[in-house]
Amino acid sequence: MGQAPWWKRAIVYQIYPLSFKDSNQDGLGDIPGIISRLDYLKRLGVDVIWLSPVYRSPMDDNGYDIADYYSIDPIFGTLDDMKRLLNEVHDRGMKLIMDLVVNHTSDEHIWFKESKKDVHSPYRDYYLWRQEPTQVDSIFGGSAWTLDPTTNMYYFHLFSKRQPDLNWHHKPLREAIYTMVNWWLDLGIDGFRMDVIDLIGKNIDQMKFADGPYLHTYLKELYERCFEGRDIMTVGEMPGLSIERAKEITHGEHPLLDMVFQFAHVGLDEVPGQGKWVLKKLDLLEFKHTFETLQKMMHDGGWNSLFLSNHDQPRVVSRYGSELYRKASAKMLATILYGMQGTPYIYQGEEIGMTGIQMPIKDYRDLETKQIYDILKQKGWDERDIMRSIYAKSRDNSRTPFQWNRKDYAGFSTHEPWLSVNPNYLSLNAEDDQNDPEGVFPYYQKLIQLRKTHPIFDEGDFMLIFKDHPLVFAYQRKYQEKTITVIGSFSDQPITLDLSSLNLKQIIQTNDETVTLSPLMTLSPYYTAIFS
Ligand code: TEU
Repeated sequence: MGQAPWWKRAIVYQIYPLSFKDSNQDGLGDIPGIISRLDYLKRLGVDVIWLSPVYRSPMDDNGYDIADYYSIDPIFGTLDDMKRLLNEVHDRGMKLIMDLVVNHTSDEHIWFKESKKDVHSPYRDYYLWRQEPTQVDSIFGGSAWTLDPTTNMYYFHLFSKRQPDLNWHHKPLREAIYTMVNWWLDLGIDGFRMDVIDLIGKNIDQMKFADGPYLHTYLKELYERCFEGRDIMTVGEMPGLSIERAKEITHGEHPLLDMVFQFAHVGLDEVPGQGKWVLKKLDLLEFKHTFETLQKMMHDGGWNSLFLSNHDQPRVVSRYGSELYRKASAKMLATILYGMQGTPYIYQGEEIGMTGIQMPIKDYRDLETKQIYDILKQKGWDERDIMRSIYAKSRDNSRTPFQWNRKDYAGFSTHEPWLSVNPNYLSLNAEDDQNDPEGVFPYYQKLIQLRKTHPIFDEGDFMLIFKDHPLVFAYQRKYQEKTITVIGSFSDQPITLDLSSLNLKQIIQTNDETVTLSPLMTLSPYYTAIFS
């Protein structure tokens, strides 16, 4: 067996640039701001930084609407800043991957501006135009078709109307994408997180979108033209892909992608088929079962990406843990997640246990939130129910500025930020947390080091224990002669567990030292431990 590729051993940290650190005091995070915090990430134990989009963009969807793939948006800095970031990251022995958003562009991309001019434009087929719209909803709500008055035809967009979908069936478009991808890779970046890449093989006339009929063909071409032979990592965001298909794509001699973001486990607190705004209480049994399937399925071939949160998902403490038991539950969730097999992802602020926010509707900035507010109003939803869903699920929950210290605006900026700072920054910020022996950050550091020193985390198999316990998530990992046991309580009440049959030797990491190992153990609220 050869040595595992570096990305299987890496800890990845996602930066959402608008909200990470502002260096020029305009209220917007930027690249020099990121550079000023690289030592913080290094101290945490991060190996790879995934940077959400920093390309030129009108920021309708905070950069996921790209107007020019080859330049950096002035909000964030310049291409020289980007090169400096890359060097500084590499100098610290870390790597950097960028976001590749090629299912769609901004409506301000030159391709789209040319495309809409007339039906004979050489760029017409870069996008999807039809005379008549079909019955398709965009993911943000409303029709996926918008009429453009210039030629009186409709263009297709699975996200906002300012994010027209690219037509991957058109070879010149694919060639232009490959040129761009190679340009960035030649510049020295270490790979890509690929935005909704499961959508590029769609056939809109057959109404097939995610995991469409041409997905494999185009991924293969992309792999052969851009990725093959390069020492990079690729992770495909694939919300519409089954676990079986995720395995196929990341499996085999020459996997098309190194790993996939799969979303089954983050869709469990919504009513199936009703979309994310129709809330449902999380059933821990379902949650455990989903992870079990993923872990077992990917164990012999394929590879998991371990994440609970990102810039689209609510803050984990507020979602699966408890704000009352903030530190305990933040540590518990991290332990459960990063005790599994796969590549760990940390979303900025998760490592200090940042929480969600509740604001008046006028203070939200996310286009999806604003759009859904109007749509649910029109549907006759009660204002309180709408806001309850928005508090629970708005993407702005995880986009509030990073809480660095107790200074104004949490030390993110000296200028009023583009999105409100969570008012809890006086008691929740990176500076205090790092100096707190009970802090979440020191706990993450320790957990990361533990993971890096014990191959069992990377290699071990996975077996759920206390499988039917509705409030405890527990599993064992076995590798060669060794076994570790990971236990996490999802309860705000003490829970007594009979551990006598497990043959536990000692506690190697825990969020509560006062609980001692015994055959009949009473776990404190949101207790977690790893046992050898
Ligand atoms: O997200 C794709 C996606 O399908 C979802 O995560 C979606 O944004 C969310 O569920 C809506 O509630 C990616 C990006 O991560 C997201 O930020 C972008 O808005 C989207 O693609 C379009 O580029």
